[in-house]
Amino acid sequence: MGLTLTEKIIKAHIVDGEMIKGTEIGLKIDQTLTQDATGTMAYLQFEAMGVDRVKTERSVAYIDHNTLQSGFENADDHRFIGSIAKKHGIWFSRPGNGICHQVHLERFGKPGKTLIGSDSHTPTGGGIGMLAMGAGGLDVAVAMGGGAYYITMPKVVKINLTGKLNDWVSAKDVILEVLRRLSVKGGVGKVMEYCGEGIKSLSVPERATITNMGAELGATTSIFPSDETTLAFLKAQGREEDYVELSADADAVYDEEVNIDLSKLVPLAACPHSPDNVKSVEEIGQIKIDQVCIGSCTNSSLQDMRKVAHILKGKTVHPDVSLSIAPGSKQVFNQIAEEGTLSILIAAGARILESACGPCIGMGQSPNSKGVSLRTFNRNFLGRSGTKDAEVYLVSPETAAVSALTGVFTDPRTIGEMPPYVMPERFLINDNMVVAPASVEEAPSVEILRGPNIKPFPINKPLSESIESAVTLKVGDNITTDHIMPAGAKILPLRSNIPAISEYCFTVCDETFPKRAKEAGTSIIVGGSNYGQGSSREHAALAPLYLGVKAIICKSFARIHRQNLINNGILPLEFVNESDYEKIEQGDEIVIANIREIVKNGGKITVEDKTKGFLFEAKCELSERGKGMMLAGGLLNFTKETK
Ligand code: MIC
Ligand code: SF4
Repeated sequence: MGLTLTEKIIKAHIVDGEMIKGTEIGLKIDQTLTQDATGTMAYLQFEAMGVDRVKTERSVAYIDHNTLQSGFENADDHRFIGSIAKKHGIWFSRPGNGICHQVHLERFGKPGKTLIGSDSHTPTGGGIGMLAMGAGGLDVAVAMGGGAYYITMPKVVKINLTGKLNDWVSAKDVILEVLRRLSVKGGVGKVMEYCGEGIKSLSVPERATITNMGAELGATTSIFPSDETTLAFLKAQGREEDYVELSADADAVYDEEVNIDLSKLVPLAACPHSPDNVKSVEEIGQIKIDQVCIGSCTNSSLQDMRKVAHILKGKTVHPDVSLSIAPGSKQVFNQIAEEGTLSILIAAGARILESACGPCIGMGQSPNSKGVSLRTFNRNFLGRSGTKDAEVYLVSPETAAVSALTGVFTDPRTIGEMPPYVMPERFLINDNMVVAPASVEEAPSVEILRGPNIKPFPINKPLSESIESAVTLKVGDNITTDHIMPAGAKILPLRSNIPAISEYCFTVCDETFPKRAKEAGTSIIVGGSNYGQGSSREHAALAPLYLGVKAIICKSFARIHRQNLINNGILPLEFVNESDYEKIEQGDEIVIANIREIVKNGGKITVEDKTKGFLFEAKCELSERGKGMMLAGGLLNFTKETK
């Protein structure tokens, strides 16, 4: 029986377990990446592991999230990451060099390799045939130390693309269509593997737009084959030698199949406040808009910038609209500057931002009150833009640019012929903003530079015999990590300071939660389905841990967040009967008796709601390793125990 591309890469990297779907497997990781907002914690954890030098083929530390330096905190963190990278064999991409995923795709990613990153959009690397996955910072630290990365052996979904996109319909519309069909939960436990005739007409950056936003499906990752298009891209990056041809066997067996005829797609938009709330631009109608933001790791390639410039050329941004544009990398920025594309954008009135995440993570450009903002980004969760009552829509760069001119939601197909994109034979290659690590000989003398904002991270205690605690918070379905641990310009500088950042935990849902949790001492949180979707931020586990959260009981979890909870010794419980969710109320006193014994030796988990006087059943499926982590109070304790 033939193998899918996903299975081929897994087969070449499996170091623990067997390729049986639904079981836990350990993978050797070839490359890692971190970004600054999750990086400080990941490197503190790496330090705690006591490994001198990374054991991967390539590890890169990027600075791209916390680039608004309105206090000393972010700059201090950048310095810390730069110094620790130098000491331990990690390449350091300086602020200004671009967004981690865009730069990694351009300069470091390799087909057939495994990559994990402390950022949920690491699957961008699937655009060149990598098995690239988002992970918690601690998992990345372990992989840097040479440890395996554990996932559930995924199901593989064939996304069969046929036909060709019509003018002004783009890769963003493809992934929006997938989200429309499958929802933000549709990819959980699965890898989305793209194939079919239709992929031939998609460039590497277009493929990367699709794999990037595959994160919004909750998928383990998404991947394209490595073919002539990949080779041409790598050649233009001066990295021809990194090319290997890779695809699924002709007789590969997939678990599911989705067919998409590219020629039938139309411009789409994800409406507030979820990436799967997708409608066609036509259907949405000409609603008035206040802001347009173009950029982010989803849509900031040279191809995107050129299309936008073509639309804006010789025109002026509508008087009621603020348009910002952030090119994804220094390479893209430099190229558009040299060829004159940048000057077209400036002349039209675009506000040019540095190559970084920027508005995507609420680092500036928050919309006006009740503002309607069109963004080429990948997430439009409530409050993420920094304006709680803003209405954020996710669209293609084409829809964004046209609408910026008209001041209303506009279908880009109304503007005539689309010019072809001709990829440069050679991109502007200049890695002068990537600092090489110190040599083995020099490393011991490299001093680690720590600022006062960097506080030690909390470490859990071993799991107690029983958990007895109040439900200090009850939330609904699809709670994102942006609800649990919001980001934005004000809160992100506290990423290295768990006590301080905990003050904002869950404040999107309930401003009084941190105080209540602290007063209670220990807490249980009750949630709906897909709890913890979105980012990989470990802070969504670390802050609750600091606030005394012992267990989460919900209908289902998102993959990375569940792992982050286990890594930090917080018990992830699921209702056996979802209807029990309705019966529990915030404030109820809960007892989970004998839990240590049950985690260790198995058995039924019975939860008592003492306040309501009823019992219900919960489950917690853990691998042997997962059990070890839960009992020890997290991965770090577990690693120490098993050393
Ligand atoms: C995001 O897009 O939500 C982030 C910010 O990049 C996060 C990481 C973080 O919270 O630092 C992610 O996607 O993992
Ligand atoms: Fe940065 Fe936004 Fe991409 Fe996250 S989604 S890595 S914040 S650009």
